[in-house]
Amino acid sequence: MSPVLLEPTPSAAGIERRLFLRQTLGLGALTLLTGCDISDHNSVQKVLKLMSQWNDRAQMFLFSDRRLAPTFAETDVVKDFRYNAFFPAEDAPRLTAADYRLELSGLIGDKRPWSVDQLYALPQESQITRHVCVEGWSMIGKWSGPRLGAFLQRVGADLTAKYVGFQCADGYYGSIDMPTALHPQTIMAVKFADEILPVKYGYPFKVRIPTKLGFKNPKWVTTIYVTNRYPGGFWADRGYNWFSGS
Ligand SMILES: Nc1nc2c(c(=O)[nH]1)N[C@H]1C(S)=C(S)[C@@H](COP(=O)(O)O)O[C@H]1N2
Ligand SMILES: [Mo]
Repeated sequence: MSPVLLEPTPSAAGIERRLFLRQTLGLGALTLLTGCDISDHNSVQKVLKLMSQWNDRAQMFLFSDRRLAPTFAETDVVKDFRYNAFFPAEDAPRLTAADYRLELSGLIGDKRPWSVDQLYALPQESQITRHVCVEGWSMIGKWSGPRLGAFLQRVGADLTAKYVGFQCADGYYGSIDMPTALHPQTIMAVKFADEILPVKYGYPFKVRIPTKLGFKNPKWVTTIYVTNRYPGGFWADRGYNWFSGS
């Protein structure tokens, strides 16, 4: 997948970034050519992993600014939105407001768990953005909910930490860099198309991150934690690029 999801506007800085990226990739390719015996599967895997981590670092350095994802009109919204997860929709976890509590851990001052109603009581943001899945489909949807950044600030998270991680009711897990967590378009989406988020789309909420690929948008989130130790993710640990966004 291309690391550059949203083409930067042509500018001296943009061209410089692209040149730097090309050098980055060139370096990786060089390592691959000179650093190991390609017939040795393990060392190839190691180099590819190193390259991918290097690309994560390069992408974090290059793209973790406050660039906004494109937004669309109400008329562009697809109501019958596509479902995706690593299992069929019938098997989606059925969390209930009565039992649900969002757990907080790691570098967070106030770790008291949150109920669904408490999340609904926070100031809500709406966005009409495009969800892009690596499997080769994309759809425009409308999501609403509190900003993750405002939430993290409110619970006294260490906003200078490197990562925000998520655990989900289906065993899925993921993590993002702090700048992405604090990005104004990163929200805890409790609604889809102005309705309470349906079960299959992640009830009670999905972390909606329009600057990232679909798999970086965890559904049925049960724990949010803040850490300086790289947490990986369900797909990142299976070889997909961790940063996967802009
Ligand atoms: N908990 C959890 N979150 C997940 C997934 C998953 O399998 N489990 N799949 C991801 C992928 S690959 C995509 S494309 C989107 C799909 O979200 P949607 O069903 O709302 O379209 O959810 C993401 N978040
Ligand atoms: Mo996806």
